[in-house]
Parts: sequence; structure tokens; C-alpha cells
Amino acid sequence: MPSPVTDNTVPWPDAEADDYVAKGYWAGIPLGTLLRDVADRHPDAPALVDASAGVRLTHSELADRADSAAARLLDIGMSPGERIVVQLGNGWEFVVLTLACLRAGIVPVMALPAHRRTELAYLARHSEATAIAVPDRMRDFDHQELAHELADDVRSATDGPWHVLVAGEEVAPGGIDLRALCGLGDDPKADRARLDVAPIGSRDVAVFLLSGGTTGLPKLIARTHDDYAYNARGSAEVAAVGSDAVYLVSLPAGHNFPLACPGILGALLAGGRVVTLPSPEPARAFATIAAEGVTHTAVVPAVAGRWLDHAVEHGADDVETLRVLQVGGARLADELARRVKPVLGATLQQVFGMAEGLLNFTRLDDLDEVTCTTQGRPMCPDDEVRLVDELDHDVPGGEPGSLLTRGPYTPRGYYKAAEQNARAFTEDGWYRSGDLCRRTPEGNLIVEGRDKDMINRGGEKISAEEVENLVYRLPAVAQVAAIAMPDPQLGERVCLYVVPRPGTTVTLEEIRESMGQIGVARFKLPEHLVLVDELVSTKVGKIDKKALRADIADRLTTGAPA
Ligand code: OOB
Repeated sequence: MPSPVTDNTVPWPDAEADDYVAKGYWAGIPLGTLLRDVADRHPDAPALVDASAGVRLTHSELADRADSAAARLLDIGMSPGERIVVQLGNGWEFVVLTLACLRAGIVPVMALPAHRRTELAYLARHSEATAIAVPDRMRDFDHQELAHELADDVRSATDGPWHVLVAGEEVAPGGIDLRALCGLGDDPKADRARLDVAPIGSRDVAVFLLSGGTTGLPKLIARTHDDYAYNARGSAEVAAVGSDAVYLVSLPAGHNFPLACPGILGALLAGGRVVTLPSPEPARAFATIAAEGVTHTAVVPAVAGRWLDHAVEHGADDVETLRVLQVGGARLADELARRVKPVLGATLQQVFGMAEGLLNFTRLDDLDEVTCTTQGRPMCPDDEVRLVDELDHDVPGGEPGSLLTRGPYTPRGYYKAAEQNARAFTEDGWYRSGDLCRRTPEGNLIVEGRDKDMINRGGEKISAEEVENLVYRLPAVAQVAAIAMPDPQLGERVCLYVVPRPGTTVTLEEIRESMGQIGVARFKLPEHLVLVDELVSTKVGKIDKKALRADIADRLTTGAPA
């Protein structure tokens, strides 16, 4: 019986689904059950370490806690198929709650700690969530207060109970103590027995991921148990994450990369261990790698750069145990790639992935030249990849084209988004990634650019349209274009070109303040403003962003004033 939430997704055609089952990609078993089975096979192996909270759990302890937490979510009145917005920092509560959701069939909507009122309200409404999980405070921001305000706003839309789950020391009245909920219950056996019969289908939605964003509002990507379990298991295989692996998660855990490529889920499914850290700040990350014997981790290129600098300055003795450094989320410069092995001693694995599905990896036994100059090749032999021109015709071998993909872990459409789906997917189900790639003769992909209107700020994706819509709220703005501005640290930052209304003007500070006031994630705030009299258009009457990108690059190199 598909749940109502699954009804709003675009399923794979039956023939493909049968093929994926026959080939063993889809196990036909919900993720929560798979994880429970791992715990039964490796009960005493360490599973989770959150050193700052003093929490260390074995696989059976983690699975028991997840079952107890799942039972309590059902006890507070949540049912399988309901959605919970998860906005937690990297810590044990994130892992236990996520596993609890997978066991109970409750669908986590993976928000980011940086999200604020605008994003959270949208996510809660669009997913019709009935709960939110937040830290009490994080980086000087009161998440608990915001969650209660949101509950007031959003509750009316669902007209049922709404739950605010809070991880922290002081849970305000009206909230549920998430740490207590994620603790071991009085009768774990009974909780387990209850969940072993939970009505979850392997083709039901397991998690909602957020799209990298090219439209005004982020889209939700419904990942099923079958496809997401394969995503995690397949990634574990190509990253050689086995039962002896110690995986460090320091990127925001709700991102696909650290969650399931192989990330937290892949490491746990392999019987390995997950170590959580709130941020990838180099000194602490290195100390944690040394203390916990970390073997695998995933970072974005901007973090890889900071780790390399740290190692050059302080030595790399601390990272001796690190076998594989996965780098992805944005294009890694070849020069940086070449420094990884000599400086850190770990094997570099480039990962070119997307929350929508397709994952490309360089393989651990690739020649250095391949590892350092390409973004890898698809994880699965049945991943289909086409590189096409503007008319969707395949480009000749070796030439750059826009990447289209289908496959066993790439859903055929966004959740409840018919209009966007018509643009982002072809009629026969190919996802238009918007990445311009070239294929080398041996079949590896090189990401050369993109034809989507997005800004990639150190791996965080920002929709230009979303920023522009927010800037148009200012009365002084007649016309605006948000574009990527090159940046040595982060790769790109958000730059605005604005035409002010006659007789008015506007400053970067005013724009940032107005976005801050309505509550927008800080990473989306523009960092540079160029005021102009007009914005040049292309032949078809669209703002010529290519010209603007060339203009800002020019201004940055010549030092011309904004
Ligand atoms: C990952 O996922 P998203 O959904 O945040 O962003 C996907 C987009 C890609 O379409 C591409 O534009 C860019 O991020 N990207 C890369 C890249 N990896 C991602 N561009 C160049 N080189 C790379 N290595 O970013 C993501 C998901 C799973 C694993 C890794 C990254």
C-alpha cells in the first residue's frame, strides 16, 4: 500500500523497477530493517561516536535507541508516512532520530542548520510536516524559539497536532525533549517487536532531500528506501568502506554527500563506525581523526584547501589513519587535487554527485592522473548518462554537453512539482542536471561548467532566482541579476547587479539586512553589489548573465570599482 506521500512522487516505470530488483540494486527491504539486521550481525561493534557529548554507542545500542525513539514518535501520535523537518547539528541526536524515522516510516525532511524562517516555513508547508526537530541554540541562534514561532504559523495549515522536538539542555514548555526521546527506552525488546511489524514498503519514501536549487524555491527530492539504500551501499563499495571503517561526518549531515555517499548510512550499513563533528574546522578535525582513528571522510573543495594548508603548517601526523579523502560538491581544482596524496597521505576520491541521484566517483585504484583531473564515473553500470546540446542531441565524443541522467537511484521527478518537473526532466524521465561535462576516452567525466542558474558557494547551492525574488522586495530595486562571482576560497560567491529605480539608490548592507529580517540562510546573502544603469539582454530578451559574469571577473582582476 503506497502511502499518500508516495502518491505525490514520480515512480520509476515498472520495467525498470523490475530490472533493478532482478539485478540486486533494490533489496526490497526498508532501510530501517537493513540497519537493524546489521546491528544483529555486529552487535558489539562500535557504531557511533559523538565525543563532544560523551556518547559512544555500539551497533546494538544504536539500533535499540533508534527503536525506542521510533516507538516514542508513534506514542506522541505520529504515524508512518508523516513528515518531520530535521534541522539538527552534527551529533548523536541526528543519527538516532534519522534511524528512528527510517524504522517508523516517518519521513525526515533534511533541512540545514543554516536555514532560517523563510526556508523552514516553506519546507514545513510544502512537505506538510507535522513536526520539527531543532537544537535549542546553535552558533548564537535560538532555533527553539524559531521552531515554536513556526509551529504557530504552520499548524493552522495542517490543523492537527504539531510537535517541536528540541535537542538541548533547556527545553522550553510546549517542546519535546529530543535527547530523552532518543535515549534508551524501558523495554527495548517491546519497542523492537512493535517496529518489526511497522507497515513500511521498500518503495515508500525514506527521506526528503533538498534540491541544489535553480528555481525560486527549493524542491524536495523523495528518495525511496530501495533507491537510497542502494545509493549508500553502492557508495560504500566504491569507497571501500567496510566493517573496519571509521567515517567522520563534518559537513552538514543532512546533505546527501555525508548522509549516504556512503556517509553515515553507508558506514553503518557496512557495520562500520560513524564519528560526528559539528564542523570541518581543521585543528579539531585533525585532532578527532587522530583520536578516533578515522579512515574515511568527505569534504568540499574549500575545506580540502583549508586541510591542506593546515597540514603544511602543522604536519600531517594526525591524519595518518585517513585512507580515503572524498572531495565533492563543487569542482576541485586539479592543482589542489594533486596535493592531497603527497600532503595528507590519503587517497583522493573525487565525487561528482547530486541529491537528485547520480553519483560519479574516481575509483581508488585509478591512476593519479585520472583521480586528479576527472570527477569520476557513474557508481552503477545501469546509471545512464547522456551529454547533449541545446536540442537534446548527443554531442560527439570528447565534446562538452549538458548532462542528462537516469538510473536506479535517480528519481524521475521532484515531489509535488509538476511544473518544475516538466522543465527539469525530459518526457522519458531523464534528469537535466544542468552540468556541462566532457567524457574522457576511458569514460570519466570532467565537469567544465554549468548551464543552470545556480551559485555554488563552497558546495552550498544557491538559486539565483530565489535570491533575485528576495531582492525584488526592496522598493528601490528596479531590476536585479544574481550571478556567481569567482572567489579563491569558496570557488564562488553571490554577486548582485542592480538597476535602482530613478532617483533612488540601494546598498549591499540594505539588501543583506532586508533578507536577514525575513530570515534567510546567511550563506545566500549577496557579498558584492554592482549598481548599473541597465542590464544587457540576450537576443531572446533574457538578462545576459554570461556577460555579467565576464564583467565581474574583469572588474575583480583590474580592480575597477563596483
Ligand atoms: C552534491 O549534491 P547537490 O545536490 O548539493 O549539488 C549537485 C550539484 C551538481 O549538479 C553539480 O553542479 C555540483 O553540485 N557538483 C559538482 C561536483 N559535485 C557536485 N560540480 C563539480 N565537481 C564536483 N565534484 O553536491 C553532492 C551530492 C552527493 C555527493 C557529492 C556531492
